[in-house]
Amino acid sequence: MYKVFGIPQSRAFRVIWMLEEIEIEYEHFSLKPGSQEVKNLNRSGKVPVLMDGEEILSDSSAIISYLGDKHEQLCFPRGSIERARQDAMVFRIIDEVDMMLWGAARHSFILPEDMRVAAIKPSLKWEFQKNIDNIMNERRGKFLMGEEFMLPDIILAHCGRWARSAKFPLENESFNEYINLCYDRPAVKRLIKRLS
Ligand SMILES: N[C@@H](CCC(=O)N[C@@H](CS)C(=O)NCC(=O)O)C(=O)O
Repeated sequence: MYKVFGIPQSRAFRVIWMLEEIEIEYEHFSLKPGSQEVKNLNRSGKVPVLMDGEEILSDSSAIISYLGDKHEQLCFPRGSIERARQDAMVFRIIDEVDMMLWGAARHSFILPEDMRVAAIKPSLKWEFQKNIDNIMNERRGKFLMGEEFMLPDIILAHCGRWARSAKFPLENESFNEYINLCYDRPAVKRLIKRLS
């Protein structure tokens, strides 16, 4: 059985969301980033970590792509044009959305206090808003890749919820509707019930 490591308030949420979507059994271990138990699995101390048998995988996007390919769900076939577009969307969300949130988090409570620069946050929020507007304008249907919910939607919708809790600007109404649409899925409801 798959084992997922990482508190649900972290990017581990993306991995358990993916597993709920594809309806595969898993065990979840709510471990804090930087804990010794996590470091024993992943020297950097970062979560999420996935164990598939004896194999240890890291990075939320890499893990959910692995699961999607292995179980042939929520991913376009490797080597197809659609897959190249899917991958481009994943990398774009990481560059243009996740990085803004992560940068603000680092300068709020992750970096050592004397390394934090609060002045960086308004520009991260401004860029986030601009990038979200562009991504929403370019989406290919009600979800990012078209009318079907696909892997990049897990990452962007998760960033959306993260942005809400980090008090990032969420003035784009279609983005708010999109986040709600993604979180209204049965897989998320199952997941939230399981975590409560
Ligand atoms: N790109 C990685 C980022 C992993 C990451 O930075 N995770 C955070 C929690 S969401 C963490 O473990 N931070 C602890 C640290 O940076 O030391 C992913 O998507 O999994």
